[in-house]
Parts: sequence; C-alpha cells; structure tokens
Amino acid sequence: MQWWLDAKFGLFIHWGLYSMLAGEYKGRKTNNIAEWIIHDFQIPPKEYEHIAEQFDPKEFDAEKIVQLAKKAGMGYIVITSKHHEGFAMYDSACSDYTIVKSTSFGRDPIRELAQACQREGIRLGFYYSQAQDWYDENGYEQDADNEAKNFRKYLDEKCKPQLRELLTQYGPVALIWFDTPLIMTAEESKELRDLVKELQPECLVSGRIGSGLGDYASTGDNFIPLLPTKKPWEVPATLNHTWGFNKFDTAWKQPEAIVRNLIKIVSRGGNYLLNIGPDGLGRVPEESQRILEEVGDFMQGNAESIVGTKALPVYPYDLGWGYLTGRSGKVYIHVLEEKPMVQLLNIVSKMKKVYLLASGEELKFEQRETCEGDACWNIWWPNDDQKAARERLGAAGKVDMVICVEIEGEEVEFEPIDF
Ligand code: H79
Repeated sequence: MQWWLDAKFGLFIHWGLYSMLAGEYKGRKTNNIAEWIIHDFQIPPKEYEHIAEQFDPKEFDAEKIVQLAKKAGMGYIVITSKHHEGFAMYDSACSDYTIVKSTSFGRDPIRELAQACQREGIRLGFYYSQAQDWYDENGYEQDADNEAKNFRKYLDEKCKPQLRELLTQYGPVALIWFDTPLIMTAEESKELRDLVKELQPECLVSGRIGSGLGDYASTGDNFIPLLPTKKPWEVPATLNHTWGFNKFDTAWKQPEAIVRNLIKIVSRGGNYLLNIGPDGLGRVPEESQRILEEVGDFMQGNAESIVGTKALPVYPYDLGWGYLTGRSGKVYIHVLEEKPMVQLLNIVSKMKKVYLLASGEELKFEQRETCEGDACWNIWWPNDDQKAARERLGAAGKVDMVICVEIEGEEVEFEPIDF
C-alpha cells in the first residue's frame, strides 16, 4: 500500500440519484447530508425509483474531473458505485436498478472515469455501501428494524456479485471504500475482504468494512486525529457540509482552510480524502472547482512537502503558527502566519541548507543553544522581509510559506523537553 501512503491527498466523489434531488423533495428541504434524503423523508423505494427516469447527467465529463484532481495534486479518486440508496452508478448485470438500465442517459460513468484515470495515471477506487441498501428489501437501514431481514440473501445476491463486477470490469481497482457496517458480523466483513483480495490482491480495503478488518483506518467524517494512531489513516472530508449535491448548502470551506487541513493531516501522517458532489447534470459545483484549483496553486510549488512524506516523530510543541512534514534528510516547515523570523526549539538535527521550497530562494540560518540550553534552529527571511518573500512566491505562497531544511542524517531528531 506504499502508493496510498505516499499519495496523501485524494478526491472523493459522491454522485447518485440523490444528486438530482439536490436536497429537496416535493417542496421539502433537507438540512442534512443530501444523500440521506430518502431516509430523512422516508421516501418509499417504489416512489424514489422513478427519479431515475429523469436522471440524464449529460454534462458528466470524466476527463475534466480527473484533470481537476490532478491539478489539485491528488493521487487517487474514489467514486460512489452504490451508495445507501441502492442505485448502481455503473453497468451492473445483477440488478435492474442501475444508471445504464434505469435512465435515458445510458452511459456507464464509472467506465468513463476508469478510462480517464488510466489515461492520466491516477488511481481509482470505488465506494460501496456494503450493509445499508435502502432499495433492496434485505439491505440494512440505520435506525430501522433490521432483524427480520435476510441479510445473507442480500450479501449473496447483490453485494458480493456487485463487488465482483466492480473488481473484474474496470481494470485495476485501487481500493474499495466500504462504509457503515452497522450490525454486520466480523465473519461477514471478512467474507467481503476475502473476496476483494481474491479478485485483486493489491486492492485496499477501507476501515469501514467493519471489525477492524480494513487495511487502513477511516476516521469519523471530517474528524482529524490529534495523536498518532496504530494503523495508517485517512480523513474523509467535505468541502461544505454535504457529500451528495445539496443546492442549499453554501457553507464552503475556503481554499486556505483546506490547505491548512491538508498540512495538519499530513504532518500527523494521515491522508485527506476530499469530496466533491456533482449535480444532477453531472457538473462539479463551481465553488468546488474554484477551491480545488486554488489548492492546486499551493500544490504546484509545494507538493514535495506533502506527497511521499512520512510522519515525523512527535514534535514536543504545538507551534500554533505552522506544522512540520518531512522525508529522508529533509524537514519542511510550513509557516502559516506572519513571523519576523522562524525559530524551532529542541531540534537537534544538523542543518545543511535552507530554502523556500517553491522558489529555491536560500534563507540565512543558524543552529545554536538558547540561554536555557535548548537546541535551536533560527531561520531568517531575505532582508527580514517576509511579506516581500511571500509575494515573490506568488500563488504558491499565499497560504503557506514552505521552508525546506536539508539535514544531516535521514531522520530528524527532537530532544525531550525536561524543565
Ligand atoms: O457517504 C457519506 C455519508 O453519506 C456516509 N459516510 C460518508 C462518507 C454516512 N453514512 N452514515 N453517516 C454518514 C452518518 C449518519 C448520520 C446520521 Fe443522519 C444521523 C444518519 C441519521 C442520523 C444526518 C442526520 C443524516 C441524516 C440525519
């Protein structure tokens, strides 16, 4: 899974019939995540299925989405192949409820995306809701009476056959993003894991397969861990509140906040899986495009401080003004605030060369002990003028000024704080 550990940043795509409703059904609006609208309003499946007849996302452009992800510096894409609503967004033979059979659109967007990803050299994984299925009478539903359901039948006749299709029809699959196992047993989750590995041994399995059987941990939606975790981890996150398109949700996180989250997550060793929710025509919301493009401006000059980095040992201080990332022989200091100069205490590694990552502009530095005897790095901006240095970095320095410090030895060394 080294590719996944290195990638650090991925694009999540939530897209389904709910995208066409856009958070509204029969004049009622939902404030909740829009892909939950059936559950929220308890829309009967036989009524909801008619929405498919109007679903014609002509504007879906797989190539454009892949380009957007690539320009943002993302290394992988995960798209909903079947969300809790039960509708297959791909050409599935084992269900009649699919984008190919139930709509006039007739195209297989998952195939288009898989082909675009292969052309552009970006990995593709599939979200698959393995336990909840609100269309299949034997699929589970949160907060419903699930006891009477024949979950075995659903597993054998829908879930596993569909996973088999996804893992045999679209070339190499990077990962299956399972979600909400609910009351699935460990044995049932293990069956799904075994099926994935049998069909594609390299395909990863997300933490939400259940019973700790994932190859990595998925944190709570939009939750960033504070401390190192045992397993590799990923934060699935939204750009506003919703995952599926909701026309009422305009609470967009700004690019600055996204870049900060990315650095925070990567400095702690995690991955950031950031969502877009295309609308009912297949269009990526303009705000989402703008935000990702600006994140791309940061990544354009600074990807080296994100992609392929490893979590450093825990630095003993909360810096407040920034974060540290690193790789063998290099420490990247992410400076997010205005600072006359940059100082790091209790850092022992010997400094060799210091420069602004995006431009290569060298910075004056000094390694010394403080009056208290703490090992210390001092770094100064050219002419003591951070603002001018930031301007020279252009778009790459707007949020974060990344300083690269080349060190002696491979691993950075911090000293404990003993007062
Ligand atoms: O796919 C996205 C979500 O739809 C899915 N996971 C991410 C990646 C997800 N499944 N369950 N949940 C998120 C949490 C469910 C929260 C709920 Fe609710 C609280 C469901 C019912 C009460 C929020 C409020 C949604 C409906 C009402």
